Amino acid sequence: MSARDRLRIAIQKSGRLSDASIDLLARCGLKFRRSRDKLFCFGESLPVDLLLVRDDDVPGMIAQGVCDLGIVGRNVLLEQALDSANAGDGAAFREVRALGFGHCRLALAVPEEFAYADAAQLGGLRIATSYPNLLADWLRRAGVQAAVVTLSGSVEIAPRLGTADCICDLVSSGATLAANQLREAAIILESEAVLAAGTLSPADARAELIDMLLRRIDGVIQVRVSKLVMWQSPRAALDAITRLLPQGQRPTVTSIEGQDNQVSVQAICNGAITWQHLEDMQRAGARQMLVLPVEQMLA
Ligand code: PRT
Ligand code: ZN
Repeated sequence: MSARDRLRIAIQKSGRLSDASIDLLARCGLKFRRSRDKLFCFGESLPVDLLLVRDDDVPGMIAQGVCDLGIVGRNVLLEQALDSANAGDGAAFREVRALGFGHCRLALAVPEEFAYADAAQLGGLRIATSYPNLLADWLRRAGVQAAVVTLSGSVEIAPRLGTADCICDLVSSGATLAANQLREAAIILESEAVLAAGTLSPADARAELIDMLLRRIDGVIQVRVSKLVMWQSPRAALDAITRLLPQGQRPTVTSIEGQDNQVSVQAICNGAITWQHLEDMQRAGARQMLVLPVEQMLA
């Protein structure tokens, strides 16, 4: 098997997305000969290898064909896609799945004393950011002319240093903004970790590996939000009880031997089941309710 019969996935070497990326791939059944200090991990269970890189390098490595897939923040992927577009190139990578971790938002933040009401107030101001393309795109769509000051780090201190009037940066808890007397004013992009792939699918064995991996990833994502709910109830109450639950697959209904009109039900639900759900179900006639986590799922 030649080297490129093996699939390559680029993930962040060390940072916010590293552990969750490794965990996702492990849940997909991928095992690697671990050498996390090195750049390359050999896949032992499938012909799928890992490249451990800086998150900013992931889109470029896909574009160059060095790797086939990558896990990276949507913020990084879209920033670089806009960069390629501005340079007159079509982006050679695209988001294929949102992965449900690494959630954050790219937000405009202003000094606490700035009474922000709408984007028009930003006209003529200087906005510091590490995401100049995403910010410029947002300003253009808002019809605002402001100066974009590109910084590679420590964006949040720019207003205090006097190098900018406000900032556009990633926010998750908001603690960093608060510590710097800044306030979130507008969301420019909702972000999370995504699986990125090239715009062209490989025309060899890798295409099948990518399909298989996507099916497994879908299963893993589905499982995270899925619960198996089981209960017993009168058959006549079945519809009313099912309507109380988060959307899911059609329930499996079994009659209970020796108990006329009583059924035992199991239903996969896509969403959290709260005490409130269970109490409502009980009032609608359900008893012996059980909520179980789902371990694996293949549609
Ligand atoms: O070394 P390398 O280049 O690979 O890593 P990096 O330092 O560029 O990236 P890293 O590990 O910091 O972030 C990787 C990705 O995690 C980002 O591209 C986002 O998609 C995602 N992510 C999720 C975040 C955050 N949450 C986050 N809070 N990235 C950065 N932050 C920073 C933010 O910039 C700010 O400084 O955390 C601070 C704000 O956090 P709060 O909780 O105080 O609001
Ligand atoms: Zn980075």
